Amino acid sequence: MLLPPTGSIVMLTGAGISAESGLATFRGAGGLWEGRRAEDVATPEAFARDPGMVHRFYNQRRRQLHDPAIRPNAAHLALARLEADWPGSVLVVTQNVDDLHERAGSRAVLHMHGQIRRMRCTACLEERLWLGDLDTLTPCPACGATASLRPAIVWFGEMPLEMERIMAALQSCDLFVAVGTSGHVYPAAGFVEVVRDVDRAHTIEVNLEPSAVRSAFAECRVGPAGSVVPTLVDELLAGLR
Ligand code: BJW
Repeated sequence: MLLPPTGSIVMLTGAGISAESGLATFRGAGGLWEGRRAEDVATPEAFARDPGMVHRFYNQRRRQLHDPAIRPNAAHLALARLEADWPGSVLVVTQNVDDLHERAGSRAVLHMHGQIRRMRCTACLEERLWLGDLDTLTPCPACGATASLRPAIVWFGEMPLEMERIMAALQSCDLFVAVGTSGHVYPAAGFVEVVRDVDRAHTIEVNLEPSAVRSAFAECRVGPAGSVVPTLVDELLAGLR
């Protein structure tokens, strides 16, 4: 694929990019919410109703990231290689709360749904790295309040992070690629429509199966991210030669 070497690339990633690293996706068989409704876990109301249950859900997922078997896969590594070798700009906008893009070496990463390895105090608004478990008795290290700490992630009904920077990048990009996201959750599912208004921009979806918003993309590459993304990155970099 030929793109001007100064072209701007935005890669939107979802849970599917981390699936081959051993992290469960949200929807579908074996998904994180199987047997539970999203509203019972991933909303501020669920947290207010049963903070212990919500903490246990996220503690288990935070602990999983310490497992040495959970590593960036070929798709994460390919995106880091693209950022290093592409002369123009490459921005990863991820919906994922894991840190696999950073571990792969990507530097320009925006976590629009927050990060599970960070906590926020709802009393003093302190936010910081937090690698251990959280529960309702954990005191805030900054203000000492209890029952005030929560994972620094974005639940349904909350405003996603970095939206200004994301919208600016979408409105000026030459290539938008969505990898491993089902297209069910907004505003991310609507990003392709924003890019469609940019005349020159090309849009590609990479997924095991067409997503809910597949028809908005110019191109769809069906297959596992761990093989499709490295091939796409090879094509982009080959276009420079
Ligand atoms: C592979 C693969 C492999 C598997 N290779 N592919 C009605 C209409 C429109 C919007 C709304 C509405 N009612 C309410 C809303 C808004 C709401 C929303 O979208 N609700 C929908 C359910 C309808 N959105 C919000 O509330 C958001 N905030 C908001 O809108 O604020 C207002 C606003 C206004 C204006 C501008 C901006 C904002 C907040 C959404 C927060 C989402 N939070 C979660 C939880 C985060 C913490 C946590 O991790 O627990 O984020 S929900 C969950 O879904 C998580 C994910 O990031 C997100 C997206 O999921 P994702 O990544 O797509 O995963 P899956 O599992 O769905 O899909 C995986 C895909 O991978 C599948 O397609 C597989 O096929 C594929 N795959 N293996 C390639 N190897």
